[in-house]
Formats: sequence, structure tokens, C-alpha cells
Amino acid sequence: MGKKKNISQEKDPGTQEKDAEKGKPGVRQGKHKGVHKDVLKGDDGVTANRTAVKPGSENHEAGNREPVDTRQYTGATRVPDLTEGIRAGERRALARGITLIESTLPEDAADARTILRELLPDTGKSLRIGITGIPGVGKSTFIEAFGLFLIEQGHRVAVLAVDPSSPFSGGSILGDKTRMEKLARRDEAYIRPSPTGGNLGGVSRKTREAILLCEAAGYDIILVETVGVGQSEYEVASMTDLFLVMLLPNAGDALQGIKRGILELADLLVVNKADGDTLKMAAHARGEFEQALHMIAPKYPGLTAPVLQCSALHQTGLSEIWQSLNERTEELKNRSLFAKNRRHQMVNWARRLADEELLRRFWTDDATKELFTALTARLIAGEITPSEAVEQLLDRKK
Ligand SMILES: Nc1nc2c(ncn2[C@@H]2O[C@H](COP(=O)(O)OP(=O)(O)OP(=O)(O)O)[C@@H](O)[C@H]2O)c(=O)[nH]1
Ligand SMILES: [Mg+2]
Repeated sequence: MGKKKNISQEKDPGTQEKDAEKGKPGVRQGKHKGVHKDVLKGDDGVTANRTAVKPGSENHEAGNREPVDTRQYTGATRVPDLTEGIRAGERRALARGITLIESTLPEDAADARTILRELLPDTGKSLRIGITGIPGVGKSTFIEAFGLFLIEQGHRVAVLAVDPSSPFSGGSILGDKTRMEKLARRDEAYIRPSPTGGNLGGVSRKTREAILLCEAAGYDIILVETVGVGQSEYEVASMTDLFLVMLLPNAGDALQGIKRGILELADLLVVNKADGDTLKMAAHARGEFEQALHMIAPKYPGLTAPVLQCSALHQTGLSEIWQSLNERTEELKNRSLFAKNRRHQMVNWARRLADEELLRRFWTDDATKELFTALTARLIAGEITPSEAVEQLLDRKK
């Protein structure tokens, strides 16, 4: 572990978040550095005092934190009770387990790893569905309607989100908890706000691990929502079995600014708001999207994604969507693509974690930091080129 620098002062959470957004490497400051407390509505519906990790503080700075006593929210009982509670489907245990995963304190990280390892045999049994679409397309309305529909079919549904732009208070899914009121009230549903880690990699990791815990807790359908900021759709597509892209019924605007790459990842396209004045438009849009899909490479050769329409508001078209997702799943399983996709996802993810850990270790190494400072001075003085600096940095030659 390298020398630690005090960069950010202890501030009110709002300021800390702003700094994190600006990309300042917020590092230790007294006992709570890198961490702030906030009061959140717990997943069990109880307002709990949660210690939250400051957004944007993982990655390179991950090792630069002193432990903060987290037992106030994770409970004095740790690993064995939590694993058992999660396995028994206790919401409170699940919420605490995920909170542990989201923490970046070293002691919590060790516990989180143990829990994940213990629960590994209980994971993997769900259908993981990613949902994306531009703001206002109706994702939240859809998830509430579809979630309730799935519960009626006898399923247990967990809703997670990857939304790196969502800070503590204003995150879409956090607000959605009130919008998904009916779903949130059901025992068969579990809705978790987007993790608060500011960078996409961090949010992605936490969501991936949260999926596993939800599976161990018996949720057999996991819905992962993303509004599609930056690369987040790719992240969600790379952690789910099926990827659903929601679209607005304005056909004229053919692709609605949707990235072409996103359509290539889609297992199903759904034109929402097929109701009232926009019903006709939706039907027309559906045709247009079908045509558009023929011009792009499908996610799996020979398996063009279907295009359906629905009204999340009036709960129509939901059973067709569910049927289509089931048919797609069957098809993928018949072609052995379902398991293959998961294997790929797992291996790619392990590789990415390795990449991140290597970078972190590299940049927190004292000798590297020292040499980099020296090289920076020489760079600025025009004595060496950037590539020479890199060569020296990697070979550690002065
Ligand atoms: N007519 C109609 N309106 C809908 C439908 N689905 C959603 N809406 C409305 O569209 C608006 C946006 O819906 P949301 O569910 O909040 O959309 P979202 O995609 O979650 O939006 P963000 O969270 O901002 O990304 C709301 O006013 C909804 O009532 C639908 O099927 N038909
Ligand atoms: Mg929403």
C-alpha cells in the first residue's frame, strides 16, 4: 500500500459527491475519509442509518481507506447468519448482504467475498433480463407492470439498476421505488437502488454481485435496468441473459438516437406506449424497427430479435413479451448458447477485474508514484517523450 495523501477535506456529503463527479481522487480524511453517512430507506422498508461509500472512491484509491465500523448497519452478526438469512430468502439479510458488497472497506470486502463464495452453489438459477431505453420511454412503468405480471405467474422478481450517473439521492431507480409503489409493496419483489459507486466499473461489479445474492435469496427473475448513460447498456448486456430495448412509438425518428451497437445486443425490442393516440404510431414503428433490424448483425447469427409492442401504462402486451422472452431462452438453450453466453460473461468479467486490480496495484505503488513524479518533471521540461516516460515507468529505470 502506498503513502496516503489527504486530498479532500471532510465535507458535507453533497460536496463530496460533487468532487467525486469531477473525478477528484477523494482520499482519506480522518476516520470517515472516503465514506459518508446518510439516511436511506432500507430495502426492508425500514429507515436505516447506512454508511455509504463515497461515489467514485473505489478503483485506484481502494486501498487507501481505514476501516469504519459498519456493524451498525450490517448487524453484529456477520457472515454465517447473513448467508443463512439470504439463503432463507430474508429480505433484510439480502439487503445487508448487498450493502456489504457495496462497501469498499477492506474488512467488508473480505466478508463479501466469503458470502459470495458460500452462496455460489445457490446462484445462477434465475433468468437475468437487462432493460434499457432512453429517459421517458417508460422503463419504470414497464418494470412495475411486468414485475407484477411475473409475480402473478408465480415468480419472484428482483429489480436492480446500473446507473453510474445516479448519485445518492437522485438516482432513477431510487426515485422509482416510489414510482414502482405497487411492486415495491409485494413480498415477491425486491427493488434495490443503483449502487452509489461513481464509476461504471464499480457500479457494474456491485450489480453483478447483487444479482448473485438475489439468486441465492430465491429470486428467479432478475430485471436490471439502465437508462443507457455512456457505456452502461453494454455493461448491463454483459451481465444478463436477455437484453430488452424499449422504444418510443415515433417511427419517423427511425432509430431515435439509439446507438446502433445497442440494437445489435438486443434479444427483444419493445415499442412502448402502444395505446391511445400513439397506438397507430406504435404499430408503424414496430414495422420500421423490424426493417431496421434486418440491416444490422443480430446478437446471435440466424436469430433476429423480435419486435413487439406494449402499453406499460395499460398493461397490455405483457404476456406476449414474456412468451417471446421464453421462446428466445428456449432457442438459446437448444443451441447451447445460453450457458455459453454465461461462461463468456464470467470469464470476461474475471479478466476485467484482473485488469482493474493490476492498474490499482500499479498506481498505488510508492516507487511507481515517485518515479512518475520525476518523469513528469522531465516530460514538462521537454527532456523525454511520453512514450519514453511510459517505457521507463514500466521498466522502473531512472
Ligand atoms: N401513454 C403511455 N404513457 C406511458 C407508458 N409507459 C410510461 N408512460 C409515461 O411516460 C412517462 C415516463 O415513464 P417512466 O416509466 O418514468 O420512464 P423511464 O423510462 O423510467 O424514464 P427515466 O427513469 O427518466 O429513464 C410517465 O409519464 C409515464 O406515465 C405507456 O405505456 N403509455
Ligand atoms: Mg425510470
